[in-house]
Amino acid sequence: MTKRALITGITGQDGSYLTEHLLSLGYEVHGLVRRVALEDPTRRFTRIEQVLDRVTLHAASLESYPSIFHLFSKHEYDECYHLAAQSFVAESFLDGFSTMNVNINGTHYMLAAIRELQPRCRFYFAGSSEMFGKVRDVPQREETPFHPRSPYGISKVAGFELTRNYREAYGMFALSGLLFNHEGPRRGFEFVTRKITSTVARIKAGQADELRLGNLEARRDWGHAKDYVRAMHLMLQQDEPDDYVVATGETHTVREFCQRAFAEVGLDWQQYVKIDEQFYRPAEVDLLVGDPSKARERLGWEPEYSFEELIREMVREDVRALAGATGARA
Ligand code: NDP
Ligand code: GDR
Repeated sequence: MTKRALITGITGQDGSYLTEHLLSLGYEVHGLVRRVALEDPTRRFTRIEQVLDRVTLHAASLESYPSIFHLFSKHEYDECYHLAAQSFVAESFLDGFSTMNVNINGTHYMLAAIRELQPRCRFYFAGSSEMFGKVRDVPQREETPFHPRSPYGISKVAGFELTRNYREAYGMFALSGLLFNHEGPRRGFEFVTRKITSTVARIKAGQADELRLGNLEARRDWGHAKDYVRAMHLMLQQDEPDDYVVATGETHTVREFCQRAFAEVGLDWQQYVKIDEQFYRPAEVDLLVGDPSKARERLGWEPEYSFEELIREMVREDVRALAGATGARA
């Protein structure tokens, strides 16, 4: 029988890749979107325009329990992937209140509505390596204690705990993926990887002459979003609900990402990168590197992209997009 999935955050990076993955597996895919997005499809649906005729979108607000309740009273879902969030860590320092509201209450509304109306619907919560923050173990594993360093990280710890509590208190199939940074050509321009690759493309095309960044020493475990959405789906196919770290097990500095991205187009990063203190964070997460052994052993999950392949694809796609936009030959 065809399975029906609901994705919140379907217009985001992960939502778009997950939609394609579930469609390829024969799922019927529904998405929660903001009403403003439905009213402005050309700008808001760029990541899902290729699948718009194969998905069903519902306008709802993560800030309103009645609207979430209404959503779950219209259709029965086998699986729900709750990806919607204010996901930019730097923004969470500027407006911690909105971040908390959407990320914590939004998650609670989802869980409460599912419990009330569809307790058999399997629920995925988008947890984050930012929950480990000031890390207590290297590498970080499912048992590593949390020490978040931003309102965003705190909101994800709260979402994780809510999800665990609904599982333990009400027997729901509710779990969290503890996903480390994952990127790709659909990444938002404000995140450091896409900021770097898009600016590299503009510099190469003569449209920019510098790249202003903050902390180059931060280390991240960067994978490809296409690989990570496969893990989300696998988690919901297990016999028992459980939480999983999803990571590559490798860590690299922002500096190294820069160096490789510039090298892809034959440029020396040191001639273009300028340090700008406005991009430093009030509290930084210095080192993230995950141990994905549990996901590997129990889910049979393996990433297909290497760090080098990720950067190559992102730079290539940004160079190509710019060439298309300016009418130049690729
Ligand atoms: P994006 O920022 O690309 O997408 C976020 C999505 O959430 C968008 O669809 C956005 O909709 C939606 N959204 C934001 N605020 C609201 C709101 N108030 N109401 C309804 N929808 C809202 O994030 P990613 O795809 O990268 O990440 C997906 C999830 O995974 C997020 O929860 C993120 O925190 C988490 N995560 C991401 C990691 C990563 O490295 N990418 C790692 C670990 C966790 P709109 O298009 O309308 O703005
Ligand atoms: P992160 O991603 O905070 O890890 O959260 P981001 O790409 O924003 O930052 C990574 C690291 O780069 C440093 N940095 C800069 N970051 C940005 N954005 N802009 C800059 O100019 C810059 N210069 C240096 C940052 O200080 C940081 O150390 C992402 C999001 O997708 C979250 O939603 C997700 O939960 C985590 O990854 C895992």
